[in-house]
Amino acid sequence: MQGTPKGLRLHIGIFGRRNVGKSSLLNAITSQEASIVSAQAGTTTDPVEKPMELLPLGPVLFIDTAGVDDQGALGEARVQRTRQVLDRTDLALLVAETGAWGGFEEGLLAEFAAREMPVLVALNKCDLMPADSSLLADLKRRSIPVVQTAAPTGTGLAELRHALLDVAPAHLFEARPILSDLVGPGEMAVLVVPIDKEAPKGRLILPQVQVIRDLLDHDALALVVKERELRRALDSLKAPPKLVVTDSQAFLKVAADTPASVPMTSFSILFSRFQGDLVEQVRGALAIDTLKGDDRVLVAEACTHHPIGEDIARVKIPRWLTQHSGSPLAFEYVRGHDFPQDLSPYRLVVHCGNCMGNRREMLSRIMRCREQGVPITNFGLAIAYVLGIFDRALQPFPSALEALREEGRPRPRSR
Ligand SMILES: Nc1nc2c(ncn2[C@@H]2O[C@H](COP(=O)(O)OP(=O)(O)O)[C@@H](O)[C@H]2O)c(=O)[nH]1
Ligand code: SF4
Ligand SMILES: [Mg+2]
Repeated sequence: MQGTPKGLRLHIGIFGRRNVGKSSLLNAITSQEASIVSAQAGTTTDPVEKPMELLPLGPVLFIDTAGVDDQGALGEARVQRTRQVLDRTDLALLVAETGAWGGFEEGLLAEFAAREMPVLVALNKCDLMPADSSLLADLKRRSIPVVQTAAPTGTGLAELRHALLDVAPAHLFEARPILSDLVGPGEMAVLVVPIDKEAPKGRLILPQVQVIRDLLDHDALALVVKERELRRALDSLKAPPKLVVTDSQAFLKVAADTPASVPMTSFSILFSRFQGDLVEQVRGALAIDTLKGDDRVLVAEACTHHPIGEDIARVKIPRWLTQHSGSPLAFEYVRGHDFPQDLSPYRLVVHCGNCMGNRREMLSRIMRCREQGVPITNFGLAIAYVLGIFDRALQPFPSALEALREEGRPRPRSR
């Protein structure tokens, strides 16, 4: 996390009058996070910057504009400072006190609008005074998202995170590499695609196509084989490939046929990283060991037309998990945009790779699970886990291995 270059972090500027609770809100958010990089001390004119990993958005940089409206500051200097922060802000968090909204806030909103900058309003100190309903109605009419918060008690922080996800610019969720950061130009990935009775006639499925396209877009080489031809394909290469990617259902054979020195993973695990949150879903897989008889497991598919969904979601994953836990588990299924608000009945959520879905929605599901303390993993991760090749399948992803090490192996659950 600390390695993420500053330029790649979503810059969230925090604006508002003095004493409305900007710094308190920022502290409340950061204190909920495990990995905080200490704040760089700012001078009175330099805003304080806090880089952090903010679930579900990923690496962000908060810029706390302390002193933006210092009464002592000269008007021009003040405007200058605000402008400098605005120039590097991707998303503006405007903090105001519930009872005090006026020209200063409207001026900032106008500035954000002129820059087409996404904005979220936090009406803070709602513990002291409820927000004015006409202000709320007015902001709603203007489609300006607003949350009510109380920094000292943490009230509204979950809503604030959800709202940040909703307003974050779309580019944050697009143009991410599927595997082109792992397989560079001129390097080769071997893709293992079983052609069995469940494979759709005459074509490949979307995750496979997307992986091939990502490689081609980045001048990498793709060699596509069925699992039976993998060994011959590897033997025929002059140099080992950079990565082997398999359909999770062929994991065991592919793990056996791929030399230990060649990194190997699955399409579904690549999609956990691309469309979800790999580290969080890796942590979620560890809960598999804690499943006991009659525990409820939710299997979620993001669309209704997984070509092989019936089989993998409804037959194979339940069978593997049941065998692994050694006791009967109760499986429930959801598809498409159906995803329960209340996840408390479940001990685990196993989600598909979300190849058709939207990453924002996936991240919001992951966040809901986290808020409710319900682990969430993904099809490929769950399969790798029960087959005993979890570490091997995560080898290409140092941050996931790091999370595994930090987490250690799960302890049996006490009830
Ligand atoms: N009651 C209440 N006090 C708050 C809240 N947020 C901040 N404060 C207090 O308001 C004062 C100013 O907060 P601070 O975070 O320094 O404001 P900033 O100048 O906008 O960064 C401090 O005394 C905080 O403890 C809140 O939600 N409720
Ligand atoms: S969105 Fe999910 S269920 Fe639909 S095809 Fe992709 S992986 Fe399968
Ligand atoms: Mg402050």
